[in-house]
Amino acid sequence: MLVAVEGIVETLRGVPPPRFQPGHICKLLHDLSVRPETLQPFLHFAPRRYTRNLIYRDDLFELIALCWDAGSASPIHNHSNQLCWLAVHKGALRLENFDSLDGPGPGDRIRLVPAGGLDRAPVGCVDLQQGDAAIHRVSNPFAERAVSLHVYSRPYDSCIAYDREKQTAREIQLFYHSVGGKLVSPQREEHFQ
Ligand code: 2CO
Ligand code: FE2
Repeated sequence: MLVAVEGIVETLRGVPPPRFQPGHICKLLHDLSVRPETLQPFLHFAPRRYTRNLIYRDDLFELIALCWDAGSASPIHNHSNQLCWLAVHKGALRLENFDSLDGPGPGDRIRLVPAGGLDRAPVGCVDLQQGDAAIHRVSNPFAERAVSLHVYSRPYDSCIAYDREKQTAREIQLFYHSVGGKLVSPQREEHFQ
């Protein structure tokens, strides 16, 4: 069903906290597609990087639109032990999962090994990342810009980023590029490229 982004927020707000669980939210994100014109105010792109655009946040969850310029990629990261749902809204994304042989970190000598994923997740694809052991990288190696919708429960403002070559795992802060459609001032928005 095609709904306005406000409808997605209202639907998520109507989910009782005990039902804010993988299966229920996956089904909801599969069943609902955002009416593209209602998402437009939240979409801000930046050259060769991805941006995080906050649509809604409360104590239970946040809804974020991520805008992926062609050639952009997240670092390899986890989700602070929160649930993370990703739904591809436009374009396509590469999803790469990793396992750590040395726990989630932070720390040194953290070795990661590839653990599957999807070379090209198309529109409508919903991915779930669950727990501290869920480590991934999302990228847009394709020619077309991409947009994904993310639900995090609970919201979090930092996570662990991994460097596979150096075998390091470091906590990093996460920032929003825009909040409620309004750009955040640039000095607060250095980040997670
Ligand atoms: N988790 C990353 C972020 O919020 C995006 S990758 O998809 O989960 O910036
Ligand atoms: Fe992620």
